[in-house]
Amino acid sequence: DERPGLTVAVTSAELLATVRAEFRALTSREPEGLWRAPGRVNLIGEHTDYNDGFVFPLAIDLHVLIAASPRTDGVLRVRSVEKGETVEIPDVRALVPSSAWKGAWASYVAGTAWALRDAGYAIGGADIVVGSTLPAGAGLSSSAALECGTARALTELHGVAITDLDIAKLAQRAENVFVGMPCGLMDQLSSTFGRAGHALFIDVRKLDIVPYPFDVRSANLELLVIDTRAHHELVDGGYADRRAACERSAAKLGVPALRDVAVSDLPSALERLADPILVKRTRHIVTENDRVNRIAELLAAGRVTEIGPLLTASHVSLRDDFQISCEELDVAVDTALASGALGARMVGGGFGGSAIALVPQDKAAALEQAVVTAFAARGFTRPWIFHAVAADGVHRVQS
Ligand code: GAF
Repeated sequence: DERPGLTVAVTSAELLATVRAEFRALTSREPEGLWRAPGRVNLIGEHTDYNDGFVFPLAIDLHVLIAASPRTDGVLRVRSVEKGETVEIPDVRALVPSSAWKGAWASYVAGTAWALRDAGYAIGGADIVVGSTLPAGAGLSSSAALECGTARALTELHGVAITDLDIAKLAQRAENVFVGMPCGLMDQLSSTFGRAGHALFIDVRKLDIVPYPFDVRSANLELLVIDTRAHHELVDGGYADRRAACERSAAKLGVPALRDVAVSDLPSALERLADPILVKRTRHIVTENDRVNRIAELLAAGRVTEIGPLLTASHVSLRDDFQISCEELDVAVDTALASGALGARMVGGGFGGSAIALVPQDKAAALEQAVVTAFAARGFTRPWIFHAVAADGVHRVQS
């Protein structure tokens, strides 16, 4: 299993050994605990989370691994295996959001510690070593994994009780306020509530999370993830701009969120909006919410082989109406479809990152080769392609 571009341990076992060794080198001790926090791919429901809508992600078996021990002096020391750097925060109680943290890898850990304390959870300092089998910047949610894993580790180490839902919400707050990325709640819910063999049908307004059995292999299918390795920076403009446009549209339509526009009312809503940009953004969100619900119905009826056209329609909507795709993602999707995929689409925030393709098993290898060839022909970096397996949410590793 070739993973170009990943410079660190690539299997779970290798990562465990590396993180443990680095923890020992940092502290001369074994860690008191180890936590695994998964990334995610989203089957469907893109940019609908912050519109109070519906999403359908699955946690995957690539993850962030956190080794940690508590400290009594309030110091929070964090080492990243990938960065080869250690950051020392002298007093966890004195953490405050500041522009000095912008762009710093340790801001996800520091921000989570801040969010916990700010919400009244009495966590203290810790020594922490983090490593990952998840490529960063691939749209697979490595940042939410790091936040949720940190929150679980810090609270358990300091004997503080907290619910999974509060972990997800505080992780989102860390990212919104401390890191400065105005994300919704999907990624944190996936990393916390993920369940092996299941995708999560989530009503983000009601915070209703329903695991659906998701076993494409029993239907002789594979869900491939194509990491285009085109990089995106969600903290910068594009994501915030789309979110602001959705909020403007909802305000103009006099509804709390675009979730409240029914697909049957879309034509009249678009007429009232008039502004061509708001029309496009709104059309994406309203039709995407409808697609999520239609996929939920198909999966509930055991008709996974029929979801392909809805996946592809989501990509077209993200490309043409939400305008957050890019050449690499379009080439990945178009090549996958030309190679026999039942459906394919970009996933995550956009502007790079990964795409998924649902493909009959006997066509998967040829599809992978076709995508690699198409990328080479255009001079793109070689993509990394893997098979998605639905995994459990944040949990302590028995050691
Ligand atoms: C990013 C965000 F973090 C999520 O909240 C979600 O909005 C997603 O983009 C798009 O669906 O991953």
